[in-house]
Formats: sequence, structure tokens, C-alpha cells
Amino acid sequence: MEIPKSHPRYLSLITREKLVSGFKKGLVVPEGLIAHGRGECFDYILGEKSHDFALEAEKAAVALMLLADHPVISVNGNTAALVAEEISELSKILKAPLEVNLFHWSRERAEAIAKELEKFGAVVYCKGDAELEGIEHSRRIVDSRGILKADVVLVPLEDGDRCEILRRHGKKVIAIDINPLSRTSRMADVSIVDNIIRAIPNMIKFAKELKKENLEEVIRNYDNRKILMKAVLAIRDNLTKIAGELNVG
Ligand code: PTJ
Repeated sequence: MEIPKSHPRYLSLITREKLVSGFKKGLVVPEGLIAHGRGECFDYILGEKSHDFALEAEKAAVALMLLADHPVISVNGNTAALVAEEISELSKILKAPLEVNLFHWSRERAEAIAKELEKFGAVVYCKGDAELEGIEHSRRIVDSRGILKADVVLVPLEDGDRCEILRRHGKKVIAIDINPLSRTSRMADVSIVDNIIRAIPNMIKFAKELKKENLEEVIRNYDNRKILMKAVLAIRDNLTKIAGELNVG
């Protein structure tokens, strides 16, 4: 569908179109469209901008990945449809391979997503030759070169319990989830409460700017509970502000 640039909701509508196009290409599952709707709702309530708490988490995430021995970026259908090019660039800068990891797994879709990412020159793992113990659903299927041996894993747009299991396996987990109340946000070591379409470009910027000697300090000063608290308070404050505006007169 042709969306005029003058439309006040242009960016939001274009983002939807990317998902629909990803769905038609077999990258995104129907459930992914529903998940996006939930994300849109939280983004709307948060004012559709990267708040300070998101920027701080994005910076800490980049520092953690730069300090890691085996950082890996997990990619699902929605992520591939929305930010294939940007996440490939981030992967190259951070020297963190991409790994296709799906909740609604099929060999065909995993390979289609890998192909989409490879177009942008990233290293993509999708052998699915190993299993993460402790998970019963398809996210247990991992690559022996990637998530299985990773020490830090970036998990955008997750759906629940894998974060906890990854941590039980001794890995540090960075989540990108615009919902600060989600199980994933609550369980992660670093919770990026931001829309992925802003989070990845912000992370690219930090990855280019951060100096090696500052990485440890960034991590030392980072407090994820505070970040999540600020995100929840931002929801409250934004709603209070809007209610106040409606109350005038
Ligand atoms: O491709 P698959 O098979 O791995 O499936 C992917 C989905 C997204 C369907 C699957 O992981 C799923 O069901 O996820 P959930 O449980 O809906 O969780 C996704 C989380 O991501 C929710 O908390 C949403 O609020 C959040 N979210 C959705 N869109 C965005 C987002 N967060 C940041 N940016 C977004 N654009």
C-alpha cells in the first residue's frame, strides 16, 4: 500500500507495512503481527521516543557486548522484517554473529530469515544442531557455534521463558522489549525498553562512539532495576500528563 509521507502516522504505518511484507515473504508468522500490535500500544503510551532509560540501557548493552568473548544476536521473524539491514550492521560492528532463533520454528522459515540477513553481509548461524536444556518449545533449537556457547546474548522481541533459561546457563541476557512489564524485561540483565526500530540505530551509534577504556565503567554504573522502574514511571507520568491536558477547562 502507498502511504503518503504527509500522513501524521507515517512512520507507524510504514513499520506495519514492513511486517506485512515480511509476512507475505514467509519471514513473519501471523502471531508476529499480533505481537507487533502489543508493542505499538506500549510505544504509543511511552510517547514513541527513546527515553533516557532506554539510551542508558542501549549504551550498557553495547558495552557488555564489546567486552564479551562470544556475543551473539538472536533474530526472530519480526526482527528480520523490521531491521534486517540495521541489525546486520550492528552485528558487524560488534563482531557478534546473528543467529536465527524462532518460537514458531520451521526449517523453511529459519532459512528464509537467514537469507534475508545474509543479503546485508552479516555472519548468520542457523544450523539448529544443538539444544538448550531446560526449554521445551522450539527456542531450545540453537546453533553450536552461536547461542550454545555465547556468553552474552541479545534477544529482541522475545516471548517469555528463554531469558530465564539463558541466564541459568550462565549467559548474560540483553532484551529489547518495549513492554517493561514483560517477563523477559523483568528477567534480563539489561532491559532495553524501546522500539526496536529506534533501539538498533541507537546501539550502532553507541558502538561507534564508545571508547574501549570506558566500557567497564559503563557496566559498573548500570542498574537494571532502576532502568525498569524509570520505564514504568514514564508510562505513569505520560498518562498523567495526557489526563491533565484533557482536564483543562
Ligand atoms: O518469529 P518467531 O516465531 O520467533 O515469533 C516471534 C514472536 C514475536 C511472535 C514471538 O516471539 C512472540 O510471541 O512474542 P511475544 O510473546 O508477543 O513478545 C514479544 C514482545 O515484544 C512483547 O512484549 C511486545 O510488546 C514486544 N514488541 C513487539 N514489537 C516490538 C516490541 N518491542 C520493541 N519493539 C517492537 N517493535
